[in-house]
Amino acid sequence: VRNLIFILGDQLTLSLSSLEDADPEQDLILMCEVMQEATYAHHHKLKIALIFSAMRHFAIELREKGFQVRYVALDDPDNAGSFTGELARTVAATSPKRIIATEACEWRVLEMMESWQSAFGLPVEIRADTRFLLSKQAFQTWAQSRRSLTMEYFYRDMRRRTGLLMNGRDPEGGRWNFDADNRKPAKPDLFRPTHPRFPPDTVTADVLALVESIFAHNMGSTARFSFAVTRADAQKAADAFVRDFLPDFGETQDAMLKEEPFLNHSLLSFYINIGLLDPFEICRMAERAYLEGRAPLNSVEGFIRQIIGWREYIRGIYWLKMPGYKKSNIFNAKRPLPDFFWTGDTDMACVASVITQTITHAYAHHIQRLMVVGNFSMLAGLDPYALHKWYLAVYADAFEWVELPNVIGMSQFADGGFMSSKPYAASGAYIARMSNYCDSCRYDVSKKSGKDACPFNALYWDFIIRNANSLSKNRRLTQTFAAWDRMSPEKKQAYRGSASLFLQRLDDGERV
Ligand code: DLZ
Repeated sequence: VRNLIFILGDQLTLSLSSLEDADPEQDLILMCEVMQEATYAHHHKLKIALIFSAMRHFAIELREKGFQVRYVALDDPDNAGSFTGELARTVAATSPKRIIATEACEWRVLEMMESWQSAFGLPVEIRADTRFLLSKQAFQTWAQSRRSLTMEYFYRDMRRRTGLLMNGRDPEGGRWNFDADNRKPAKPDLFRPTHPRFPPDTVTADVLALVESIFAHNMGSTARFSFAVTRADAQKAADAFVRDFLPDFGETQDAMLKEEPFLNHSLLSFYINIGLLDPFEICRMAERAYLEGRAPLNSVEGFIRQIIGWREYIRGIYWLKMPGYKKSNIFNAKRPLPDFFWTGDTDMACVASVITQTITHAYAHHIQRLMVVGNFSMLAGLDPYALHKWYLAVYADAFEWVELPNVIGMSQFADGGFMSSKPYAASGAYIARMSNYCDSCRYDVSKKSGKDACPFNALYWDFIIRNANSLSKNRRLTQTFAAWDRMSPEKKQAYRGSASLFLQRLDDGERV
């Protein structure tokens, strides 16, 4: 063997940099399902199943192209259990002259890769991951040139750099950002198209049986598995999104409905993050829909911003701030996650609905993750690191590079505002406005304090005041602190008393 090319479970594309000059005659590709990866987080069953099945299908595709692939299944009796162990076995069996890999997206795995050269006494070439539009170095250069790393300015640079939705030097439609049009609530709609489902083939069926037997105690069930697991099917999902959902995506992208977990969301992050879809191609498809009059600008701009803006920005922040970033905890929050994070068993209808949906689908959309689960966690003072482990485990599209900055930085403000200018904290009024959860809740969102009041209301003020040391100098919270100062002592006491009672019940394991 000339080159041993090592491909990870989130690198499933023929255009991968490690495959650029691959020669089917002389090179060997290694892919492995290993326990170390399947257990470093307590992954949802659907997440493991998606990755393993997509890996197996990609191995088939590579073989069809004539490549030699060594594929090690999880239940192979000789499986060494880790990337390094499997590599050692392959090196011993095939004596390659060189190892080639595309850099891992995750700090922990890249560190492993960097240890291989000395471990195996072989040249190891680690190539840049060209699936991102911006290299890590380019992001660092951008970050060094700025006083504050506001996503919006980064995003504008990315628009200029890619030419997406640009009119010469100006943004299409005269504005960079159409979010102001994108905050409408939604109504249940029986005529809303349904997202495509991809029933398991025999390869997937084998994986589902394996997952149900080895990971019987992990979250969820594989019974309703319907992810695309090949590039061709993922492309069908992308086509369906652009045709059926993109036109209305914008207006309701922040809305939440108990009956409709998916609304007009794309459900493409699963596929983009493991390599089945190319992020830039998807943006081009969306742009084409706008240019041909098939989708309005507010929808297309909002969608494109998620990908060339947020996605690239978050990845940049991850590599800028890791490894220390994962332990950020500005509020010194220590509360363990309540049991209902694994059962959905709580009287708060919004939290119950989002967690139940998460258990069923290994999916929730961004506002559900940010403003329901994330918001609750920050207000209640849950340990951000424990929360990060939870998000990493339960969402099928969650890989550390994207999940960690979103949770630690954006959602929990645990980094003290490195990423966001103010915490995404909100009382029940926000959830009532953006969803229909409150209609069926045993708590009353219009009540501010007391046993029947929506817990978010008192927790909101308790969070702000509890953390006044870290927050009172924040200029975007001036109004908030002024409002608190204007409140009567009785009202302040009612809020803080209700919050402390609620948190006590949470700590005592009582149903809340
Ligand atoms: C998440 C995951 C899981 C569950 N299993 C595997 C595996 O068995 N083999 C593999 O190559 N990758 C797996 N992954 C993805 C990795 O843990 C890791 O998150 C990414 O490769 C980091 O970029």
